Amino acid sequence: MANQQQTIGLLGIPLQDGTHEKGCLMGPDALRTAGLIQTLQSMGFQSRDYGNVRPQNADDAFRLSGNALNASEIAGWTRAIQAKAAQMLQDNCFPLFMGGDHALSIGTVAALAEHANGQDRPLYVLWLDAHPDFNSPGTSESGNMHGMSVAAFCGLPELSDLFEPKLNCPVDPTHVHMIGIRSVDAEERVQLKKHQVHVNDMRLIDEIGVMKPLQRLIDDVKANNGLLHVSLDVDFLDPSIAPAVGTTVPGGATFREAHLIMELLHESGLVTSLDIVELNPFLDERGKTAELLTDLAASLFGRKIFDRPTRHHRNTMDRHH
Ligand code: 4U7
Ligand code: MN
Ligand code: MN
Ligand code: MN
Repeated sequence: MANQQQTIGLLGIPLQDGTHEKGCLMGPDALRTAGLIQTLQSMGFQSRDYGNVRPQNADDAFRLSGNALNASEIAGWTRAIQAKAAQMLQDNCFPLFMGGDHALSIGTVAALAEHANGQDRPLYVLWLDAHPDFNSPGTSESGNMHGMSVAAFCGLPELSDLFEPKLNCPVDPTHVHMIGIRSVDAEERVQLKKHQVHVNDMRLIDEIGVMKPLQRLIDDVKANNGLLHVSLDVDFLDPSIAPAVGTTVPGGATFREAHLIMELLHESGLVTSLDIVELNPFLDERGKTAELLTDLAASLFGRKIFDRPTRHHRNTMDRHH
């Protein structure tokens, strides 16, 4: 986890080719507008805004066999994202990636896994999402590649051509822990079982809460001296508190469940990188989702709920009409 000595590097990734819903390209700027950078600075962190990454040119001849929309664009983005992420790691920053749709994690996680491997340490991934994103072109009904990220960075062969040069360090699927899951496609379920991904669905969270599944991950990372990447999809959260996402699913994490996860992660001291993805400001209500994500990031970086500044919410204006 970043201490106040480590600079937080922020990279905007205005990617929306992984989804059919337009608007994610505005995500990075909405997070900046919500004050993400100022919030981290007010907590004593140095920050460096790397701006927004641009994709490499898509190779029109590139295809993946099966159902994969904009595969050549995603390949171009992946290459550019990997290069930027590698640079941020080289600069010894704590990388915070602002999306953009979840297909961006194909590139961020590939770069992080490579970096971990260079230190002879395994990379663990906490996937906070309504969806496991474990489809591949052979199993996906939608063809949307934001539903294939985990399969891609875990090295599933159907997606391997996305990487050029080829993926050196696929993430071990048993190092991927998912929390918040409540929308799984039939074939995707088969693949998750086969590859032994740790899936904590919302039914389990209802029964035992978030602490035990999170502790299992923390113990695993500690025991193996791993690095820990957190990938936060807006649809992890309940749509009532986080409407700004194209793929809302009822029954998501509550305000406190989400904050508790961030607070426990901070206390673990283990988190080494973060994605905030799928924010679609076009669908937001007076910036409330962007502000919530900013607050969750603050909790991850050590702000206690007790110290949280009171917000004079734009949405309180609703009272006036
Ligand atoms: B997200 C879906 F069919 N599984 O593949 C698919 F339900 O990054 C959804 O988690 C994928 O938001 C959602 O299209 C991708 C669908
Ligand atoms: Mn996702
Ligand atoms: Mn999702
Ligand atoms: Mn989504």
